[in-house]
Amino acid sequence: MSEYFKGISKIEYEGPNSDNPLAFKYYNPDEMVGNKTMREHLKFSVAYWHTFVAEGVDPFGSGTMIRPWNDIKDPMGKAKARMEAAFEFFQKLGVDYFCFHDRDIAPEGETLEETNKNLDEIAQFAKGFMKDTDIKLLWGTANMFNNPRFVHGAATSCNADVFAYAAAQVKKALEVTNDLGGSGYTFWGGREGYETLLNTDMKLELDNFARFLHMAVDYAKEIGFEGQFYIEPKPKEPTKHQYDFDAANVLAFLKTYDLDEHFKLNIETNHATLAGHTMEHELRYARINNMLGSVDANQGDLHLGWDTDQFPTDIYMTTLAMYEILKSGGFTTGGLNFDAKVRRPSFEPADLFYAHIAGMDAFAKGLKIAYNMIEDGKFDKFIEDRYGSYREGIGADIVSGKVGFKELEKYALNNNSITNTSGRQEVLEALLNQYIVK
Ligand code: XLS
Ligand code: NI
Ligand code: NI
Repeated sequence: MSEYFKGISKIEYEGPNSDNPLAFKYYNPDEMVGNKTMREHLKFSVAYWHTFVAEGVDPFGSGTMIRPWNDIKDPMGKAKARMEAAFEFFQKLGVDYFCFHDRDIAPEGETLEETNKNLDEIAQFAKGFMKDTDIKLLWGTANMFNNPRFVHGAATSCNADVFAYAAAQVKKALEVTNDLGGSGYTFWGGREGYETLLNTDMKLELDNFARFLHMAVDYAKEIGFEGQFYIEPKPKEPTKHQYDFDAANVLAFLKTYDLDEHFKLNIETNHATLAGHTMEHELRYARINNMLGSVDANQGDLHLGWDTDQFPTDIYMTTLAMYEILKSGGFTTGGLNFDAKVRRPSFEPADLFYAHIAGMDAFAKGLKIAYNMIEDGKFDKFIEDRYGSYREGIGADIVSGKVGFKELEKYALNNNSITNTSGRQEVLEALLNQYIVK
């Protein structure tokens, strides 16, 4: 077996004063934060597509990435070399999970049958590595957006033959995910959306999408797949309007079609910002509705309007994201999947390590800061006090449902002195800074 990342050995924790770019500064896997280790809290996962498949193509130029495993011509040979490189990377980096699309790990054949055969063969190959290394599949998914057959979408295509093909593809992807012991299965919208309403039957497309998801739930039950299903919201790109717009929209869709008990959300930072939200907004919305499942950890560039999928290095974001994750009770089936890609000019294999280390350190630091914020309880206390009026008097009557408009009118008519207090935003922002920089 070839070694792809020569000269790089297992990445170790060296602490905040280290100037070794191939060492962790904050991520110390076995360090306890509360009653769990950092490793158990953070559950890092590598995204197969960005890290081992993508070649750095952009609309203005061809690939730049030096990826020796991708130079092999025979498609199955390439898939195997890629898998070897992937497991060498996972082990050296010290991550416990990975995620893939069916087409990331195995090439399409001439027919669906041949494609499925390829996938089976590579899945068995992966299984061997997984057994030897104890590295696990966080979630699997199906790529139903690359091939031109999905030009009008997959489950929301206007073409029933495409719906059928997509069903067959997800059926297979579920079997493979199940066989590899995956703890989840993700539906990201791919091309499920529209370009113009002038040619779109939105009602039929949404009904079909729900039918498709019900079929997936039924089939999972049939094969005994007990992993968690996720939907990953994204507002736009590749279609002008993606149906899984944001957390609130997805929850409404799931409830409308009686699917909410079978799904949780996989929240991605850059998708949140594309939807005009912060990451913490999306996580909070998912959390309070008991829908927070997993996270695609990346970040966008706020000056650009597309999904740049950069590695997450913004400590404010990782702190506030970890705050929501800890408040939700932490990950169960989910984890932090680096759905992130190195920039096109960062084309050397070593950049893959630097980038993941940067992301892991940023989340490790965010975890510790958020843990302290929660432990000290200052933010909780502020919020508790701010809403104190609902714990007594008329507020308590409102919350307990004792009063309606008539009683409230009577109260308001007799109450001529409404006093508000400051929201103290700047004080709280300064307090957050104290936690971050100390
Ligand atoms: C694309 C999505 C995609 C999903 C997996 O924007 O983030 O990478 O996570 O299909
Ligand atoms: Ni994603
Ligand atoms: Ni994305």
